Amino acid sequence: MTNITRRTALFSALALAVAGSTAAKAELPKLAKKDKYKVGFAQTESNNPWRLAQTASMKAEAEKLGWQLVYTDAAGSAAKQVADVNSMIAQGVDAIFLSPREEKPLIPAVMAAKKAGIPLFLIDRGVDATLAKAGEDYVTFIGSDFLLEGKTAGEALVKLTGGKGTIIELEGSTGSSPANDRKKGFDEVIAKNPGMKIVASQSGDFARDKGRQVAEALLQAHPEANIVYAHNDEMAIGAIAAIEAAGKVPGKDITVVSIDGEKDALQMIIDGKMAFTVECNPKFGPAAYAAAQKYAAGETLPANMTNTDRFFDISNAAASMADSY
Ligand code: GYE
Repeated sequence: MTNITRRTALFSALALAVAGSTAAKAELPKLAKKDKYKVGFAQTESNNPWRLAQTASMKAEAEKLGWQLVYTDAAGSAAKQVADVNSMIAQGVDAIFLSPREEKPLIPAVMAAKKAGIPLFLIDRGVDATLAKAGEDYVTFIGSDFLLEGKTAGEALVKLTGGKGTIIELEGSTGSSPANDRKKGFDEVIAKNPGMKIVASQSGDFARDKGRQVAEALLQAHPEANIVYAHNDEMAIGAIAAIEAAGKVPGKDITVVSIDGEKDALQMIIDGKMAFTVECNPKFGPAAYAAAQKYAAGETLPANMTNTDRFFDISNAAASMADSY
């Protein structure tokens, strides 16, 4: 090797090393301080009151602040949601708020925003923590603690039944963070109670009619079941219809419990058909945009910005109707 070739080889090795380390450590995009922003909100679907309340909150708060909002609805398709985020990037938004339908398929959207230099905030649902990290790939996650919600539902159910019962579980959308964690938190509590058993657990995709259909089949297959735990109110309400269609009385023959706190569920509690629902608040607008403003001001946000949720049963369902959705 001549001196020159040796030097060239050294330079290219050095260049590679530098490129490699910048790629690994590429920084979280910053948000410039501005009075008004143009932001994107990528909604996952609009098939239930929870989603509609979330969208209304994001729109109302943007309007209040005088921000421009680019809104998309993925209609239940993770692939469309990735395309929606890419179109927001192409439209040059300042920041993106994403409610990822599923934990893994939305990783490319998170990474595309980072690559384009646009800070992205996860709201309501999370992504796979081994594939994307808060503070590195996206700014923060704002939402409920789904593990705690499942655990709270399990513990309240144990208290209500004295630790006895045969359970049908209706899971949320497969691969979504609330479905994964509401199952984990609940199942862990039930596993510690020898008098309780989960005889079936199947996805109803967080949807009322799918929940009704799945509950109908599972109630037929497990006539001994006397509890339905649904990962959201919509599926619980579907299950109540299935229980009634099977000639049984919800609230008497079969105890129904769930998560969310939508108006129809509070009414079911008042009517004695549902025992309780663990709150999961959909009104993200104020918290989401406040987080963006703090981030622009140079604050380091925590990895998780967790909502504090309530618990609804017969003691407070009627009083909680007014601010429900
Ligand atoms: O419980 C459900 C909605 O992601 C936390 O998704 C949210 C859940 C909520 O469709 O009703």
